[in-house]
Amino acid sequence: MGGETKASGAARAARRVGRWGGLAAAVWLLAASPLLWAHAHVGDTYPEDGATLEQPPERLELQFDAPIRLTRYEVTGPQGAVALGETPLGQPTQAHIAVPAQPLPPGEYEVEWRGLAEDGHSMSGGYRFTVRE
Ligand SMILES: [Cu+2]
Repeated sequence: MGGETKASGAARAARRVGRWGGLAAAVWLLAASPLLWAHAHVGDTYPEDGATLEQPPERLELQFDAPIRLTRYEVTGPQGAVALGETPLGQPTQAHIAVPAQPLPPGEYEVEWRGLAEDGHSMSGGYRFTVRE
């Protein structure tokens, strides 16, 4: 009898928690799992991939969802490799990387990067943008 009451109580609670409870559990798992937390994904870039800018960007940015250590960072423009005064290579892990860019002449640019997440996974990516004449 007592067992039945307990079971139906649990079933009621499960129904009440329902779908939102499942979602909350999934979010909690994502937030709490050290493996998933340490693995980094690139979120946003500035400029956005494929963007066309009227003015040259003052800086180039990468935003990850977890800290990474950059091991390669190259910008190629209409005149070849772009010399960067200050690169984030060798700096401690960070989730937001901003590289000052001297005035970039009009043309197409490609940013290529490589890095290591805190879980040791290597990552790489790139994006392109255009500075309009
Ligand atoms: Cu990983």
